[in-house]
Amino acid sequence: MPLIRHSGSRGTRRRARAAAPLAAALLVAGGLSIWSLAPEQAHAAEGKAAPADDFNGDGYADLVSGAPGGTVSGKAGAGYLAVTYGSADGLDPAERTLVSRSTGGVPGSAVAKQHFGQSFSKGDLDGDGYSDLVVGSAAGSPGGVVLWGSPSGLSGGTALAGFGQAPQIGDFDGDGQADLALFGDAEVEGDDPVTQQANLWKGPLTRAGKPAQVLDFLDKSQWWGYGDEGPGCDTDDSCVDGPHSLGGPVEAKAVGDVDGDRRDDIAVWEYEGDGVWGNHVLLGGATGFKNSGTLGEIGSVGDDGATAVGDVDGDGYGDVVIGAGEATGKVTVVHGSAEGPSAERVQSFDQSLPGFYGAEEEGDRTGSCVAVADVTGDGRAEVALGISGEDFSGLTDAGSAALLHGSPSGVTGEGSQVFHQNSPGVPGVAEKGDKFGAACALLDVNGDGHRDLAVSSTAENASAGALWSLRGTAEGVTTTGATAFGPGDLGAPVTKALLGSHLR
Ligand SMILES: [Ca+2]
Ligand SMILES: [Ca+2]
Ligand SMILES: [Ca+2]
Ligand SMILES: [Ca+2]
Repeated sequence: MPLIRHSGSRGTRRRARAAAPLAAALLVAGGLSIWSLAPEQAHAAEGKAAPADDFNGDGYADLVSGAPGGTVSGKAGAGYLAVTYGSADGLDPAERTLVSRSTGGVPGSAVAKQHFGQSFSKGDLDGDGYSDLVVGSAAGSPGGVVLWGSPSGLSGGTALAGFGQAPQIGDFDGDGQADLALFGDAEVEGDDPVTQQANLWKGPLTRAGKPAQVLDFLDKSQWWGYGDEGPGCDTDDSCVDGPHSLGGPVEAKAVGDVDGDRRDDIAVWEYEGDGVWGNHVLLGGATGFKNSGTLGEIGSVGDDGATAVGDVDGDGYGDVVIGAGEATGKVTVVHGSAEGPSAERVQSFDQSLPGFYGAEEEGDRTGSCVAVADVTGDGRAEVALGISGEDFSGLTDAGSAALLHGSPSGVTGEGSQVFHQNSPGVPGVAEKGDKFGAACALLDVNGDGHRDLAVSSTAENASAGALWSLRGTAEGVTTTGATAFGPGDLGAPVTKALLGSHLR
């Protein structure tokens, strides 16, 4: 589903930074953040899930699965999402909430090809102790929607007019309250980056959709304009990247703390002009985001891999893990540091990594999905990778998924595991073109302290899509007790639903 529409050309851009006397303020702000979890701790939860993963406050993580191809109210591709609630026995397709634009309380109405649910992000936006979900749609949609957590799960809906492009939740200013980063539609005009509307809403958010404050999206030092003669963005209209925009377009991918300042950061895929895209990190701060340089050597056209952030080496800095795109064929790990993503510590690997299962072949798509979180409990994150183009038993693109461990030196192949639909204990039968491993997530759905692997195949059953849940253990993931379900099991629209296009 294309994020970007292309339109006509435009003149060359001249870059001029606004004066930015904010360095002193930034220095003072560093290290003042407070890590408050008090609202979540108010619940006597049974399980041990991360609060942001838990919509109904029972301590079991809840899995959100997008079905952006789903037909709703007769509109093909209107899209829906399914929330399945965790329990001591894991996920049960009977315990679910289905949400679309036709659901009571959700603003808007079903529109063909709107692809509601193609992106989403979670966190407690109103500070009531129940995690909430912000949902995005395709370009040209009326915008995003916030669904609210409660003891009975997600319900209601609040419109975010104009901001439907992969909205993200995180504590970007570090005050302990979740904030909302919002992105509007963007276009590429010729070779030049253009403004993309972006808003940084400071939490808490009211149920009417009013933030506590609207912050500048980018730190003022990062603003720039087309004119290079004028006094700058704050005093004339030459500014392109003002308080509520950024140089775009960008596609927000994942949230985590890359520079260890306890302010969340956003990994983005960003258009840099002249037909070149690159991976960057928007580093959170008290006065808006600062944009990192291009990550690693993966800033090239078409190399737009699945991305997640987590602390693979356990040094306190989140590491950015980017799955193979068209250009590299390799997974890239850009390690975090106090300065942000490190230019020195970049790991690049494929299935030839010692200990990693299988052989690297062209078209494997190692890292077709990426999820990064600590499964085993040793303080270093595991990395789940889809290998959706993996062939085995003569089945082209049947697909598989892998779990690799973190180590002090980065991702290791030692002790890695690989699963597919023909693995003992995994429900289903592998077929040509299933592309198992389209999306993945690591969430503790059975509340035992070990995150469990959720993985999807969107091509399963004529693109209805399906989900698998494999339990996490102190050693990794086990196929014992593995479960699977599709849209029909959820009582949801089946035809070309693409269930599992996005998992969180
Ligand atoms: Ca729950
Ligand atoms: Ca909430
Ligand atoms: Ca940070
Ligand atoms: Ca678990």
